[in-house]
Amino acid sequence: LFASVEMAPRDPILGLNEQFNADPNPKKVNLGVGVYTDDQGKLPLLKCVAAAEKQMSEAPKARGYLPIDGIVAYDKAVRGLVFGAEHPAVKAGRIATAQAIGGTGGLKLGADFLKRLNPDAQVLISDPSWENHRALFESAGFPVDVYPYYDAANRGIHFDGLIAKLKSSKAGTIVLLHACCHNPTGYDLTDAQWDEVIAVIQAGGLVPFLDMAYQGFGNGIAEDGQVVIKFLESGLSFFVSTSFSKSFSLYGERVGALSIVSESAEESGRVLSQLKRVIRTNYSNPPTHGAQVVATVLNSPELRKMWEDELAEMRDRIKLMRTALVKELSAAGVQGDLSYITRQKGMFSYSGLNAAQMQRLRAEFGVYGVDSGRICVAALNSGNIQGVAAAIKAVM
Ligand code: PLP
Ligand code: TYF
Repeated sequence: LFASVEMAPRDPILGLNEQFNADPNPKKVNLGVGVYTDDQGKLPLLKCVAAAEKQMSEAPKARGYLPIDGIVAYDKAVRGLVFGAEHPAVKAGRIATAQAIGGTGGLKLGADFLKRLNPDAQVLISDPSWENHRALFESAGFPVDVYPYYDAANRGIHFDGLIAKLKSSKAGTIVLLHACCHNPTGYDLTDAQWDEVIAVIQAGGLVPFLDMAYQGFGNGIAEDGQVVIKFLESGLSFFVSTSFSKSFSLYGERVGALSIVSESAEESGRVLSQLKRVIRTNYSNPPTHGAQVVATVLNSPELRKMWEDELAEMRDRIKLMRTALVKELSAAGVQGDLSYITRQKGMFSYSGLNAAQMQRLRAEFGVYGVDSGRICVAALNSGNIQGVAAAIKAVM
C-alpha cells in the first residue's frame, strides 16, 4: 500500500527543533521557532492562566461536546477583543466568530470556506511569509502567488511593488495580510500605508484575510488591533484569524479563532451556517480546555488586567532585547546602521544573514536560526545575548 509513498520534506522551522534537541553543545541557543521565553530562558506559564485554571479546577465540570463553533462566551470575548465589544458592526451582529484549533486552524477554516465560496480564486501571500501560509492555502486547493513585501536593499517594505501587485490582481483575489508583527521580517506597514492598501483592495474587489497571530507583541493590544478597526471602518467584508498561542503562552492548547465580517446580521447567519459545515466535516467541534482558560481570563476584569500586564511585560522584554542586541553587536565590532533591529516589531528579526551564514551559526556556535536569516529575538536573554552577538559577528 505504501510502497510509493515518498518522504515528505521537514517543516523548515519545526524541523530545526529536532536538530536543536539533538545538538550536544551545552551553549546552544534556539532562535529558530517563534516561541517567547523569559529572561531565564523558560517558556512562561502566565499567572492569569494559572489563576484561571485554579478557578476551573475548584469547580470542575463534566465535558460534553461543545457547540460546533465553540464556547459561546469565548467567541464573544474574542470578538470584543479583536473588533471592540461596542463597535456598531459587533452590535449589529455582522461578525461571526468561531473557536478554532489555533491560528492555523482559523486560517484553514477560512481557506476551506473560501474554496467552497469562490473555487477559482487565487491567493496572494507576502514575499516572504510564514511558510505555512502557502502550504495551507495550497492544501485547500488554491493557487498561491506572492506580492512583493521585503525590500532587502532598504531594510524595509517594498511598498510600491506591493501596491502594484494588488492593483494588477483580479477581483475576488484573496489577499493574506499580517495584521501586525510580520513573520518573518518584523516590518509592518504604517497607518498611511494601510489606508492605501485598503483603498486598493476596495477599488479592485479583492478579499482581505488578516492573520493576527501576535496581537499585543508590537505596540500594544489596542494599538496592534487598529488595523482590524481600519478594515472594519472601510465597510469591506473580510476574514480575521486570531491566535492566542503566543499572547497567552498557550502554544500546546491550540487556542484560536476565525472571524468573518459581513454586510448584515442576516448575511452573517448564512455565513456562519456554512462555516459550521466546514468545521463539522473536519473535526466536528473544538476542544474545551484552552478556550475555557482564555474565556475565563478575558471575561474577568481582574484576570484580564493581569493578562494585559503580563503581555506588556513580554512585549517590553522583547524591545529590551532588540536594544541590547544592537548594543552587543556594536560592541562585538559589527559596523553600520543597526537601527533596523529596533524598527522591527514582534518576535522576529530578519537579520540579513544568508543561508550559509545561518548554517555556520548552527554548526560552529550552536546558534539556531532559520536559513532565511530570521532569528527569534523573543528567545534572547541576558545570559545568551553576548554569545549570540559574538557568533553573528564571527560569521559576517
Ligand atoms: N500565523 C502566523 C503569522 C504565525 O507566525 C503563526 C505561528 O505559529 C500562526 C499563524 C499559527 O498560530 P498557531 O500556533 O496558533 O496555530
Ligand atoms: O514561525 C514560527 O516560528 C511560528 C511557529 O509549521 C511555527 O509561527 C512554525 C512553523 C510551523 C508552525 C508554527
